[in-house]
Amino acid sequence: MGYTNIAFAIFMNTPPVPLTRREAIRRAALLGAMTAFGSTFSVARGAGAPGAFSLPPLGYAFDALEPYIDARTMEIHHDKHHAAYVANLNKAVAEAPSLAGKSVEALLRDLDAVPESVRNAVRNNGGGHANHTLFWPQLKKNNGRGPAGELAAAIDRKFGGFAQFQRQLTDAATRQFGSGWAWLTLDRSNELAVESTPNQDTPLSKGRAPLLGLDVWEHAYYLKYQNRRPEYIEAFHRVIDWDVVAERFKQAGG
Ligand code: MN3
Repeated sequence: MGYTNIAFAIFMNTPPVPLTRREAIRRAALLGAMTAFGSTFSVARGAGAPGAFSLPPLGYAFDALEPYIDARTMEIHHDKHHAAYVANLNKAVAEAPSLAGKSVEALLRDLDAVPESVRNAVRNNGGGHANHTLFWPQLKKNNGRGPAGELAAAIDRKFGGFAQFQRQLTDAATRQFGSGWAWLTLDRSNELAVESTPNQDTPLSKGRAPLLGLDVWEHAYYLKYQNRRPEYIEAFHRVIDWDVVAERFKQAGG
């Protein structure tokens, strides 16, 4: 048996990565984000140079959300778009020594404190980094399962039911003109809200905690859905990991 055949045999005899391991990887990635998000919603810094931000791992396979979100879209969205936000944020921060050591949330919460020469770059690319760092771990095929426990009760109280909440999020995402996000947020008095932001603006800049973010930039859906944003939004509801959203709700004090 030649080397190639041995390698092939080994490959064939290697069972697929068990779900538990994949789940463990996903949970680890999630936990990293969660721990960092904690009470201050901080996005973890990378292990690179001091002051440098880095791209967090996706935490699951590109095709994990098929057929709702296609693998190619996930790959480009994570590896290219999110990576570009990180690279451009690092460039901007490097040009403003006063920003060294600050978390991306600290930057976004107080954009007035960011030197004007890099403020727009930090707003757009820092927002892009923070928003996408929230986006990846909250996605998992949910088979129609919605929230449970305290979050479910809070959604019922605020919106009059889960279906009503879904409708509001869909409306906010559909009506957002051009690029932007729709959100479920929690404010400082523990009030839930559905809102939207243009571009990569984040509710953090308005003092609110983002619990769930729906990316409606065309790069999030165009390959599969082209101009059919409503179909993508419909599909998005099928890939919300409500356990993650509930954990954020708890961490935010809800
Ligand atoms: Mn995006």
